[in-house]
Amino acid sequence: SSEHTVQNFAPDTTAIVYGLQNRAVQGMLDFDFMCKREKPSVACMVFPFSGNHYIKFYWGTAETLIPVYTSIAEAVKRHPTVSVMVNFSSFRSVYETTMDALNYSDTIKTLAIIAEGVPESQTREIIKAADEKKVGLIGPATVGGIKPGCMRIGNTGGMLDNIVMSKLYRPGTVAYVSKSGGMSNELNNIIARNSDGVFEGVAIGGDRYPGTRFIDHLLRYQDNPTVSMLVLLGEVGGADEYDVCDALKSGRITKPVVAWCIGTCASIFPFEVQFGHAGACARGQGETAADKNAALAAAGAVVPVSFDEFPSKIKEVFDGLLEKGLVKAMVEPPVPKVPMDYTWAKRLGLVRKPANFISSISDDRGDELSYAGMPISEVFSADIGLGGVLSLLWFRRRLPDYATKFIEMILMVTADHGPAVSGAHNTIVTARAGKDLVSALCSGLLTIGPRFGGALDKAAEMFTQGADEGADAAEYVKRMRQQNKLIMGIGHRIKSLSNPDMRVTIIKEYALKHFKNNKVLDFALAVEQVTTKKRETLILNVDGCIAACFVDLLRSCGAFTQEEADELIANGCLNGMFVLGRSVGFIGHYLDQKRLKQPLYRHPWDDISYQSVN
Ligand code: Q5B
Repeated sequence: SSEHTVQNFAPDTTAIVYGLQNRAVQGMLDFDFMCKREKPSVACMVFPFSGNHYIKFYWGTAETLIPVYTSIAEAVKRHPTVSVMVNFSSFRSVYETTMDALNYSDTIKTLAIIAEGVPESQTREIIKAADEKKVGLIGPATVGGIKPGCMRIGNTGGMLDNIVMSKLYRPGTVAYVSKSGGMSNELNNIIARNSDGVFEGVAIGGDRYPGTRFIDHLLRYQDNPTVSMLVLLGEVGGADEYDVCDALKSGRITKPVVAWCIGTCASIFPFEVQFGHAGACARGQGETAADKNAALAAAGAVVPVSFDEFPSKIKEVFDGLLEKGLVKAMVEPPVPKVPMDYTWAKRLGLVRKPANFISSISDDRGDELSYAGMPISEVFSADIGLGGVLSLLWFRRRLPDYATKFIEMILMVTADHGPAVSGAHNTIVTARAGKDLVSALCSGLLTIGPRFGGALDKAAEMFTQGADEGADAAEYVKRMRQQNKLIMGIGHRIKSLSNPDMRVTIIKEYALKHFKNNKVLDFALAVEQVTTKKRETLILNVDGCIAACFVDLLRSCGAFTQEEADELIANGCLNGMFVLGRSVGFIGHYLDQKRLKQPLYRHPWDDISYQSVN
């Protein structure tokens, strides 16, 4: 048996939680709040990997910050009054972290080890070191323990509705020990229903070598005048129950003990059965549940005939204490109100709130990401390509193959037009100023506007208006001239009738060949006939050609009504095409400049005409 049992928890006992166990910490704080503790029982957390910081938790309906330190040393230094550490390290690292915690035994008096699967040799070393340092251990392989009004270790007691049902928000007078954390929950419930409730309960853990044993806690409870009776829920395997028998026989324990060892069914099997816990296997006669139940009964414990009778035995003993006046009848305090987390309440269907955002193009919540309802696996199995993906995300429709191919053609022809164009130039200058990819890309993108690359939307509007009016091209050009308006999509700095733009030819020919209707393109080409007579650079440029063709496509592909098609154009999808396509080129220019290790660019003075302005 451990020489040093755990301390008696008080309403001001505080703990360090080792590990980023935010849910467990919130559970501890919620329990504290329900118990009307003045301050949270968690003083701080320790997590070695993310630097010192704070984590926000609820304290009732308000919020509070719990500090996180990178070492136990710092946690202890900053919180010298903590006396408990709840160690959530995994079985791989729990030995090191526990041994480290034992270096601070002047401060840490109780250590709860939650990890399962800790090697027995390591547990034994930990127990030896803890004994030397006079530190009480709970665990390993446990949820910990709970003391209503004072503190719960980690997740002991379960969810808040369970805490309420088992009346763990206020102390009773019945103290228990069990091996299993799950069964301790059962005990919380049984004791609440058959007595004045739990004073304290500890699950010592299911390993062969628990840090503290049944007897360590039962003696604490025996010596505490507030405790009226003791409950022991043992199990097959181990001999710890015999220490309790000895204490009963010697008179060290005088309070009534209701006891039961689980695993009596083991005798049905023709071989030894290993139950769920590492220690739950009888190694020899005395370790069977039946033997231990018989020994406990012989020593004076109240032992039921089966677990089914366990609750009624507890009630019988407790009622006897009441009758004898050894326990006072409890005046029940009001059940505390528990603020429920929004997510939980929503899952239970108790609350609703209007969403701040609506989204209708993609969903990543289910098993599989979907674009406009199409699972990503199908996007690939149907081989819809980038054009198909764009049509799903921009238009929420699957478009015919000739349309998605056209979208891809647009992205390809707009991808780049050399380093001299306005946007590429800005990207290059920005890259050479040492900026990052996103900044250089944005610098290029911000150059896109009515004169450079951003004429598509307006060109679509103008050519569509002219085509829908059935305007005569020459009249139209004249009218625009009179209104001093440039026709968007017409004109180029270097391309002309004698130096045609191959991109325009590619787009135009595809549209004329595949689209069911070319009304807007026909009008744009008629306008070009007029403007190029004035000046050979006033061609239908790449922006204008894409724009006119795309209106024809959306209107004639059968996926949209004319109103829908016009709304999509009005919403700016055409400039979006240029932005998307040209991003490919801008990123290329950025990477090129980096690859070429180009220095800071400074424009030469002789290329600037300096004028004095009066
Ligand atoms: N005039 C593009 O101007 C440019 C006229 C016009 C009627 C017009 C100009 C313009 C509309 C916007 C447009 C997209 C600024 C262009 C692109 C992507 C790019 C770029 C690249 C790439 C060129 C000379 C005479 C004047 C003007 C008249 C000009 N445009 N009349 N409608 N649209 N177009 N932008 O050559 O009588 O002498 O006073 O704003 O569609 O950005 O490769 O660089 O892929 O990166 O400087 O292809 O056309 O001509 O302004 O000196 O005008 O023509 O009124 O007449 P320019 P200006 P007048 S594609």
